[in-house]
Amino acid sequence: MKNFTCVQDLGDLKPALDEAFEIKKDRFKYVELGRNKTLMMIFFNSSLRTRLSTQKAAINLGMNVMVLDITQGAWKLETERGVIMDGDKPEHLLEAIPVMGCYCDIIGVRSFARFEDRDYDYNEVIINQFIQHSGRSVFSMEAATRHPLQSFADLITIEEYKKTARPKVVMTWAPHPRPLPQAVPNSFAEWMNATDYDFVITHPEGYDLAPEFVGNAHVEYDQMKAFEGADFIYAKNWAAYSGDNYGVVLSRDREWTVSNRQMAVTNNAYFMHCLPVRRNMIVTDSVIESPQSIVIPEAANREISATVVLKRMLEELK
Ligand code: AN0
Ligand code: CP
Repeated sequence: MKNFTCVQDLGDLKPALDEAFEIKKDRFKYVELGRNKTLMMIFFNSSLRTRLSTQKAAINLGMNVMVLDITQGAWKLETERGVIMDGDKPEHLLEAIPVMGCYCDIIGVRSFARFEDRDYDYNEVIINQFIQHSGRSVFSMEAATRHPLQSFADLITIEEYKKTARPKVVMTWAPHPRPLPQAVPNSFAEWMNATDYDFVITHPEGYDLAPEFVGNAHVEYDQMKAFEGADFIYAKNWAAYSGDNYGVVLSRDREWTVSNRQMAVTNNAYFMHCLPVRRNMIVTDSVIESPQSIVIPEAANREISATVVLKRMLEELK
């Protein structure tokens, strides 16, 4: 695997899951693979889990790691081509990317949607420039439209906890004070659509995701109805995608906060969230602290998904 930005890059999910469980049993099994190889992680946005779990994955594989928070300490970067650079940005991304590529073998990039221009975000301009100009293998640590390391960890978690071959998985919108990207819900939908689970998306009207991510999922605007008989509840906030409302917060309705009221109609569902989560906005204290909450094992699986992805990229370097 040269680059990793979406579910298709991983190919068949079954062997990828087998590899994940093999690594989970012995996370240092491939510690020789990354010897004298360097991972560079570039963050345009904050992170706790991605930063730590990806670094741990690289350690599992015997790699060296460099981390750069591009907005703290590096030169402020111009990202548009053709701009007369007489403002506050001393360096262009088009030089910065190949320079960073000189010092490493694999590059991870976190670059969220900016919500200024939907086409710019949905064309994945930033991560695609890394793919085009770094000369290195590149993977997404959450780009504008997807968060594949998260979705892979989510899939591993569902496979570990599911009690039936074809669980009902419900992704629900929940309120949040600020506009958040669609990357996590887009990506989760993309991965769920690649399985044979019964997958349902529920959100208030106006929050429809891009059709290419919704795919064949069943969309239900009545949250209580969607939750009936669910085996997994996957909560997430996102800002609107549609038309002029792109990046807008249309609702902060706390009726949508996941609480015992909705969990009561599920099939004793497990509660999932990628974290960070705002308590009593997205989910009540009581649900996230309940025995059905698997947010911590879900986060733990980020190390596993990242180890599989880096392992596959290292294998291609050899
Ligand atoms: C980010 C998001 O919603 O995309 C990262 C989640 C992994 N969340 C926040 O910015 C709070
Ligand atoms: N879930 C996730 O990606 O968390 P961070 O934003 O803390 O990396």
